[in-house]
Amino acid sequence: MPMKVSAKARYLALLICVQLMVIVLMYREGSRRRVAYLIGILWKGGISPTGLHSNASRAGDVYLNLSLITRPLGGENELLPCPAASPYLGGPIQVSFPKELTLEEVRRRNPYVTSGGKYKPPDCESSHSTAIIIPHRNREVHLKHLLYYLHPFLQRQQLNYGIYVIHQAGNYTFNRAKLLNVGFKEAMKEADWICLFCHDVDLIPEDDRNMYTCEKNPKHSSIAMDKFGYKLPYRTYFGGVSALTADQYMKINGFPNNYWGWGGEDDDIASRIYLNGMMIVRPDVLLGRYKMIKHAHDKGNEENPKRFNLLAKTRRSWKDDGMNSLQYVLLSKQHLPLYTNITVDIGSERGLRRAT
Ligand code: BGN
Repeated sequence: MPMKVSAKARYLALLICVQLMVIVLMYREGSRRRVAYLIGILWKGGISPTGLHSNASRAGDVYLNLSLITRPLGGENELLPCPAASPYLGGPIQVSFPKELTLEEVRRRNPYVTSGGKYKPPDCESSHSTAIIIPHRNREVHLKHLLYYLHPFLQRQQLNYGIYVIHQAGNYTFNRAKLLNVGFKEAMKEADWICLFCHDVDLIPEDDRNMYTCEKNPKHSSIAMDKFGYKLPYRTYFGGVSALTADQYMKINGFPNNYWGWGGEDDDIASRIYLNGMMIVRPDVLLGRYKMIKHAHDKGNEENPKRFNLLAKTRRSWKDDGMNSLQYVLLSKQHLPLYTNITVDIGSERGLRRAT
């Protein structure tokens, strides 16, 4: 009988060894998602030791836990620094786009957001401050959904933050990069933001551990978008959502002003980063997940046929085209309840048509 038990035990040990070896091999081959899933099973459904699971069934309501964030009795003066890792993070977020959502509802659910879409944690002193810059034209429905998710997402991360929507006036071809330059300039007039997040209006982050803070190098956050099968479309891709400190932004002379229409401007920005001796850093692929709000191709944002020629010249042009050559006419700046709305005339390829 004791022989039988030890044979069983040896067989079990062998089985575990084989399983562990398979896991190690898979991990080395980079199949981290499958490995995390396997480890999750071995852990009997508990939190996996990597702390990462992109399992949609675990995805939670982005507003869950938000009611736990309250102002402590005794006032703002005695606030302690926020902890290194926010206790309000919940991981994967469930994302859907209900038609009936209104901005009023978003406002109601975010009582700590102040005029202009600004926020500071009421319960601790955050060492982070991030401005979110959103280039925009005629995408009100997308903006409503983005605000619905972004506000609680950023509050869960315990950041000081502000949301700036940069609206291109008129019907001339859209210019995403120039609008981002305007956003940078206008946001920095209001506060010494440590970190600038350049954010497409149609991308919703799906995991709140994808921190909206800056790194020692420019960061590309939207590395796993549903439309690209949750992986990078190519190695130097820098579109969608990306983050730079104010210093990094100025070091590359900001973004190009002369990409009118769709495509190429993000590749130009990536080139500027490499040309200035920096590199692009990324979050874990399990965290940098985004859902894109489906939409038809925009009128006024047709493919830019000049982008190939422009990209070929970035090495020479970046020093003269960027923040040091930025020209625009500020038409209005409104501090709305959920965001700062900046409407701007950025002119056309032939320059600014109107003066102040
Ligand atoms: C690329 C575009 C990017 C765009 C991604 C993803 C160009 C330049 C070609 C030399 N780049 O092809 O701007 O973000 O696709 O859609 O078109």
